[in-house]
Amino acid sequence: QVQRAWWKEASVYQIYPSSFKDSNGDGFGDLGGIIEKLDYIKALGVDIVWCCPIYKSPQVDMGYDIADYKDIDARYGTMEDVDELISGLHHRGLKFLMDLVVNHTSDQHEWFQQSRSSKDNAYRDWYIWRDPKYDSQGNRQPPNNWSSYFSGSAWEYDEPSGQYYLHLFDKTQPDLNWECDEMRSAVYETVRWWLDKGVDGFRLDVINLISKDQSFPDAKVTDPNQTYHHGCEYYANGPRIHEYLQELGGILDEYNAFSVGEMPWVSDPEEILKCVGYDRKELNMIFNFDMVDMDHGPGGKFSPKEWQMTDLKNIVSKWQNFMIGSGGWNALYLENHDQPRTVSRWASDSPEHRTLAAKMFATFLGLQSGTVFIYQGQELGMTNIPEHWNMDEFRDLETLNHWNELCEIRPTDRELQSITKQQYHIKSRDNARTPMQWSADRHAGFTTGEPWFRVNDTYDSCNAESQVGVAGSPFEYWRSILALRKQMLDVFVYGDFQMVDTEHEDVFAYKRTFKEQSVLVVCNFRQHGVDWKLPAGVSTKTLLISNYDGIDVHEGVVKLRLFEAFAIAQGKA
Ligand code: TEU
Repeated sequence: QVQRAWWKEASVYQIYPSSFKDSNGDGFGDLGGIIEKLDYIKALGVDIVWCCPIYKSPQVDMGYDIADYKDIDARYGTMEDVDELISGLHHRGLKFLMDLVVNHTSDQHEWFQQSRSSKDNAYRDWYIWRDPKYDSQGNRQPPNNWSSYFSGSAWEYDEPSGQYYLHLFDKTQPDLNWECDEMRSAVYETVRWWLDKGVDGFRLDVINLISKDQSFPDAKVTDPNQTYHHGCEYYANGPRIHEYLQELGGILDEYNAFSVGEMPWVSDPEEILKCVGYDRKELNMIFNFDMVDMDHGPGGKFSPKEWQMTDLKNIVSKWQNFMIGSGGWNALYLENHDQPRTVSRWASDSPEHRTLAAKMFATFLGLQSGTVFIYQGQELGMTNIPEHWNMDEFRDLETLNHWNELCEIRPTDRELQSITKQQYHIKSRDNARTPMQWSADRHAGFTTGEPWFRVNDTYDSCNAESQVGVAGSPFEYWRSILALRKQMLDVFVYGDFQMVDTEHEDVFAYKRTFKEQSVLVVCNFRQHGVDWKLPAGVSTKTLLISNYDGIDVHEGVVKLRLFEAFAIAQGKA
């Protein structure tokens, strides 16, 4: 029994506002810039636009540190610009998602300013305050050993009140206390306020981290060389998570709003089904991290790890099949503002391969079951920042905090430093944050001023102007993929998923089936040719899409060219 829904059939375009388009020459992208480019977004064929945070913020973490939920950061424009953006989108039949960050606020938020002002302030309980612990020598210690995701302890000592506050991210991002009823009411009131204003839904930042084990136990010590440890088992999908998500979900449901929750460190499908199950009224879908964490080594994100094709196949099968079989739903993504560029990370970004690889990944992702998310620049095959850029070009606090900590703890370990730098070039969030490449003009047409972040050297050959309307470009290929999804909704959105050739080390192939219709999708992930035996009974007559001209097939064997990808219809499709 197929449960149809508009949000299952939709595709989403994600905007990183600082790097999208500058309209006033100050070097930062802004709302005016987004408004200028609405026709570009519409042309791609998406249905929804998600914009990363534009609220008032000191921008320590690029807006994921909100100082006022009901005000717009001057960097981006005004509330009037937001109204204009929403009406421009609605006018084109597009919906608008805000990015809602309610696990934490900025330390500049009025709520936190009040909270930290004294122990008996009415807002004290809106954040998570705990007394220090003392070691055997009587030295003051944080309440537990949890690490922050942006390096160091997850607790910051506040001298005047003699207590620590919790911050899972930067010390300027104190965690809100969801146990506090007044705080939750204030969040819900904010959600309604934006929905009443006309936004169509939310991407909910680290929403699975909002409920913490109230005894705040120490995390398991996995690496004895580290002082602080990953405590996620005590707060990722914590004790009251479903109660909170149902309160939120109830409001979203009233407005028929769209919701996608970001959920790191949980990859148990049974648990996820509780968050997105059709009858649960929590969220529509979530981002899981299985695929994008595949190449994170034992020492965390910036330690190297080779991934195997079987890892990828297992992950994709797990989510495709579990979700389809159980009434849950997938958010499909390869890139976002926290992830590097796929072509550089998992294929090749050399000028002769970049386009082929970008189109191969579009085929791989875009024909699976789920709601497709495309991150700005992905539709152009944008690449990571070049190898020769030095550390002083990086801007992201996760990368910089990590680097500073490494230089402090291992000041003379040149080898580790050099391996880590290489890893930044592969996985740093900055790889996705360089300005959007609009044209081959100065600063890639992104700004008439000085860009806040250096433009990637590739802009003269990789840019929107040279791709829109140009056959064979990644942009046009993505447009075709999204159009194909719409033409064959039943198969691509609601159809079954079956992995084909589960053992193959180079080729990722799958079959989508709905009643008598089916489509075979084949992707060569390698930078070399591969002979691949077609499954018995497959016909190559009806080619739906390919990143090469035609298929080279003889006696049931396809000579796949490097990074070749195609989809062929079977049966009555
Ligand atoms: O990200 C949270 C998250 O789990 C990670 O992706 C994290 O940012 C990091 O990359 C781990 O290595 C969300 C936002 O997407 C991110 O931009 C924010 O910095 C973070 O929350 C804090 O709000």
